Amino acid sequence: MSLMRNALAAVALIGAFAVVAPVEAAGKTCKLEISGNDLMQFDKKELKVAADCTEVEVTLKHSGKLPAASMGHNWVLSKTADVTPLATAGMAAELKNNYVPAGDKRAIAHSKVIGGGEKTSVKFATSVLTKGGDYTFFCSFPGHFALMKGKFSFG
Ligand code: CU1
Repeated sequence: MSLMRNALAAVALIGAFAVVAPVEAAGKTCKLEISGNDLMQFDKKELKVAADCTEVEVTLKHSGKLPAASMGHNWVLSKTADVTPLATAGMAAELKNNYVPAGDKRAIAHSKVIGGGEKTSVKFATSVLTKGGDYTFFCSFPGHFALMKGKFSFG
């Protein structure tokens, strides 16, 4: 009987570890919100992520009325030095690819392109970022990045 009890205790112990471990590994998800409008503007010029965030979830809202084909917006994160070449390459990638070249490593994270009244979000791990690095977020819809961009800081 006591063997049985020990075995049950061991199972309970393993079960407890199984529950605890993923919680610690999940870390801290930090949520950010930004919106774009029909005047080709984001409502924020800067987004900050604290050093203890292990994951970032950015929610993008389109507060306008125009469709994605004419005034679509997305949220793309890259190193500041990569913004112009990535946005230029993005123009050729077309709407179906959210104006981001498939597999382009310069895009650290990106959302899909949305139209007026829509909402989307993108999640990524901060392990891909360097604390204090020079990052910029922007919209890669053709012609938008000149106006629709801002500073992204981590740490
Ligand atoms: Cu845009």
